Amino acid sequence: MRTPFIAANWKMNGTRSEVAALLDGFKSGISTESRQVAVFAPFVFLPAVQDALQGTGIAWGGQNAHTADSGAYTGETSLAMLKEFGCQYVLVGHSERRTLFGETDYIVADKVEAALAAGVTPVLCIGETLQEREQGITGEVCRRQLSTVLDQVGVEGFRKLVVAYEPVWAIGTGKTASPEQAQETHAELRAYLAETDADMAAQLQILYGGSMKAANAAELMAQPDIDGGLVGGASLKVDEFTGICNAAA
Ligand code: G2H
Repeated sequence: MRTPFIAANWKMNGTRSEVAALLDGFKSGISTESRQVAVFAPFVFLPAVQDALQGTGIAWGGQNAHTADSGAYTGETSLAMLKEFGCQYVLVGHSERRTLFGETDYIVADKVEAALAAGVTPVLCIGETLQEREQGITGEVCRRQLSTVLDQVGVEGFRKLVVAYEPVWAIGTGKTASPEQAQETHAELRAYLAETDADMAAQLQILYGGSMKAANAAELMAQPDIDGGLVGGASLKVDEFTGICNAAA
């Protein structure tokens, strides 16, 4: 009952020509008939992404946004600007934003709220570090990251967003969580949210992120609580990303 959702997170990668080649490859190689697909591109490439993907069924979004509509925020990009370039989605709280740019759970919650208010679907990223996993506090950390947002936007807000569980130790490291490890956390988080609202939890798309590739995607997405993937490195290769998308059913 939950549609699979595969998202490319290009992070700060790509040149004009590389982006054009990726978009060409995605357009010809990905079917969106039974799945949702989105591309999270660096801001400067959003016009090119819009031109290429308009009308294809593949959506796109920004990797971050500011909460204000406009103003003296040098270097920032507003949700209104993203909307002007056709973005349906925005990534919020990716672990790189949290660890490298100081985004706290509260900043993340503000951004989710602002995105919902702007009509842009937030993809809320959560996940534990290696140290936290080794301390046995994976569930606690992820529940805290979720509950800060839930407290702010409520069940109705949660009905309109997507969650991406990305164990930080699996991001860009080549170490993928095993399907069983990922499923265990996804199921635990869904059960946690069900304590607040069972229907919201049952319909929430929870994506897995962290070194997903064509070779492991089918097995990960076959798990009952894994509804797709947020894909970094492998989304920079046409064959890899199309392989992941086409493995989602
Ligand atoms: C996690 C993921 C994409 P990668 O950051 O969000 O990246 O697939 O390279 O681990």
